[in-house]
Amino acid sequence: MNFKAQPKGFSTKAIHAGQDPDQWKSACVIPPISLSTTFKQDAPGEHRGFEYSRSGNPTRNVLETCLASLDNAKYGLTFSSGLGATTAVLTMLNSGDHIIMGDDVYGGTNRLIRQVASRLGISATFVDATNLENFKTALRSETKLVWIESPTNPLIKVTDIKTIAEICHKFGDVTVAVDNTFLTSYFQRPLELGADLVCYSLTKYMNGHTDVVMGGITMNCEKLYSKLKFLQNAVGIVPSPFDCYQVNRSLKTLSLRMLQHQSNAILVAKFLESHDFVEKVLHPALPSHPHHEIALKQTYGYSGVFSFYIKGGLKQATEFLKALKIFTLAESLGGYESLAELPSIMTHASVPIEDRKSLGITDALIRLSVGLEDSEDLINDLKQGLRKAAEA
Ligand code: P1T
Repeated sequence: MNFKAQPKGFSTKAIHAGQDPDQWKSACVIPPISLSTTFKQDAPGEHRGFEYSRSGNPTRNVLETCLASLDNAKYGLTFSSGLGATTAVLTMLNSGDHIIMGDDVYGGTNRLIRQVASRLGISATFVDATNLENFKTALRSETKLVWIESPTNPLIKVTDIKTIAEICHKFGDVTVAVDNTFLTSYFQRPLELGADLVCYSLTKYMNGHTDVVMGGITMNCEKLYSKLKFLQNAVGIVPSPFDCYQVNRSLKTLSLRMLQHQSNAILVAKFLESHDFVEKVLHPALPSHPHHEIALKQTYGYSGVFSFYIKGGLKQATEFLKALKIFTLAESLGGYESLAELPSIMTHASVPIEDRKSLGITDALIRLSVGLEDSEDLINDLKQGLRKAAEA
């Protein structure tokens, strides 16, 4: 497997960018959690960089600087959740604008577009962005935003980000946003591929410890930054200083965690691919994946989240998931602990059933988030789960 070579310096940035002790009076090495909601002004309107904690907070600043640096971006912003970040992007649009959305995205993102954006007069076309010809035909003069996940949730489709960005920018004033939650800044940096916005559910790998809900956006364009910074405050979708402290701390070990997620997940995926009771494994590092070549070309590696089809249907999938002892049956992904879930009933239940059917989100599709436990223990757990499913 030959993913793109990771340039040096990522971990140094994760540990030092935005963290300079000299920015604090005490010169503390670890950034403090700044809980004050308001800041003293020297004269009305004369402040020292902070007025009110929704519009700016020292702990949040530290995290936003660090996040931006990991994507080699000029600017970073954080939000109260991943969907909060998506909401900020949506509120840049006006009634009458049109969005092109990847057809396979997180169920909550799908619901936000179908059930909220549509009420505000924003229309959307859902397309398989891995099919470039289909994608091109969806562009119209009202298209202002393209939102793709690569890889997608939960079918793990990989989109050629560079080509999509080129098509959109040639077409007109279209903002290209890539949800980079599954790969993180460590394994994929969409700004380098021509995207305008990189969006995250920081709840997942970037925090990595399953104890914070938060979103983030990085970008290079000053105009987009000013709009989103305004909306972060005006709409009020901000994270707490304590949560910012936690995510900032987690970024220090991001590269180490991602490398271990990667190696554990590849071992697990290979095991599943060789198992009689598994129909098909969807993991971009496997040569059997239809987008294997593009994954190798545009990413620096692969994380711990992937999906597979078990043989049988709902009964077998349910028996398998109930039998697992180390993998926990739960939504979400990207933490140090391994999780397993059934998208059709859990994370993607809000996607209309006919769409789920045509996409392939069946009751036999299981999504795994491979954690940092010992790989032998994970494989043994899956083995006994598959045995129970086969007996069901
Ligand atoms: O949960 P929140 O922090 O609001 O993030 C939403 C979100 C955005 N983008 C992607 C790719 C996601 O996977 C998510 C959240 N996803 C899950 C909770 C899940 O289990 O898939």
